[in-house]
Amino acid sequence: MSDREPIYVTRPALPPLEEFVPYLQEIWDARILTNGGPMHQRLEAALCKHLGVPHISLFNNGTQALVTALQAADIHGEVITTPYSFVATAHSLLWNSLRPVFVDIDPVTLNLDPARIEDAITPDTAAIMPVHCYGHPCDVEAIRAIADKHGLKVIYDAAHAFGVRDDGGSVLRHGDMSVLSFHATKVFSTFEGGAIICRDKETKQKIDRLKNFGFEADGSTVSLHGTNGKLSEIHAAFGLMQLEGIEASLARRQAVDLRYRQELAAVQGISCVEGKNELVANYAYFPILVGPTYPLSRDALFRRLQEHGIFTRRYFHPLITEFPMYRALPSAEPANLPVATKVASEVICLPIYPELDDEQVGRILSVIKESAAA
Ligand code: T4K
Repeated sequence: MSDREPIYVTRPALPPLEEFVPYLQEIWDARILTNGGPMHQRLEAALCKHLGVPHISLFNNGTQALVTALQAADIHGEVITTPYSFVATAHSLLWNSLRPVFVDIDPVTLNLDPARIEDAITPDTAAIMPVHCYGHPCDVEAIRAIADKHGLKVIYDAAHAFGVRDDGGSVLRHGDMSVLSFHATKVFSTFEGGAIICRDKETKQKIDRLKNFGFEADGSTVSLHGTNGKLSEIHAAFGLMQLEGIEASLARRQAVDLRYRQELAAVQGISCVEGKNELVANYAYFPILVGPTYPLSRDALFRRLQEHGIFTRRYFHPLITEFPMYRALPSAEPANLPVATKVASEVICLPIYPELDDEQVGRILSVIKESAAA
């Protein structure tokens, strides 16, 4: 085991503590701690502007936002989704008593493969829940065409896609709704947090009621079976502070991404995953695939990196379909998901975060290159 400082797959970007004190002072002065207070309102406005979206509703985490988006869209029956994601994607369906139907992924983008969606549609299909995996946009036009043809709703799990843009603007504008995560491990974080982006004011009002127990604006009538999905003032304040440093964070992520790509290009058996639909990327993750021509297996490389104090993650292994609550579904059969099954056995996400310095990137690359030469 290395005696040098450990390197993790990600680290939150934290400005000096003193910079948070004025925000805390404002909260202390106002004595409003939650329930849509001033910080919450400021963060909603700031994020609409920053992301270029019309409506946003903040949540206490991305999972609760996914659950609420499905509820707000009034979806019942089956939902087509990807097995290659964090388990929260499918769990949000079960929380709404919806039946997940898993469809394989595209071998390049690692997102839901539109060419396979129509075969999975039945009379019970109500919606599609694609994931912009690693922040790489899905084939949104193909998904829109299928959804329109079959009268399906589309809820994007955009947990990784903060700030990502395609040639028409924010990728979050696609579908009926998009859901973000602001977890500590994300590009933009509020410690825990999340958000729903929607298209119109009426939907936002419904979402805002659903995240506040179903209360009407009058504060006493309960008209919906809602939950407590509210983001506190302290979390919202942290988000406002983080937003100030977001461009610098992204610039550093981009530099790390570029160096990995340049130096790994010549390493046989290692391929870097690339998005193909983004104009502006967010460099949220750096997934590589460890193929059969690399001397070590994926798991052996994962362990080798660990021995050098480098703690990567195998996002997304195991597939969601391998977990006990999903594995008996017919669509969870590995034979139905050959691409996802292969990718899950080869993927490693390398460390990428703003404070990762050049020496640390060099250490990571050395382990991969030296193992390749062994
Ligand atoms: N949909 C998708 C596609 C998602 O990826 C996620 C979440 C969701 C929905 C649900 O959103 P949330 O409800 O979480 O808002 C992490 C996160 O817990 C999870 O948010 C995330 N996806 C998933 C991809 O990754 P773990 O189990 O890998 O996290 P953990 O605690 O092992 O952290 C990874 C590394 O990050 C650690 O080795 C060290 C570092 N770290 C972590 C934390 C929490 C820090 O340096 N500081 C920290 O505070 O799941």
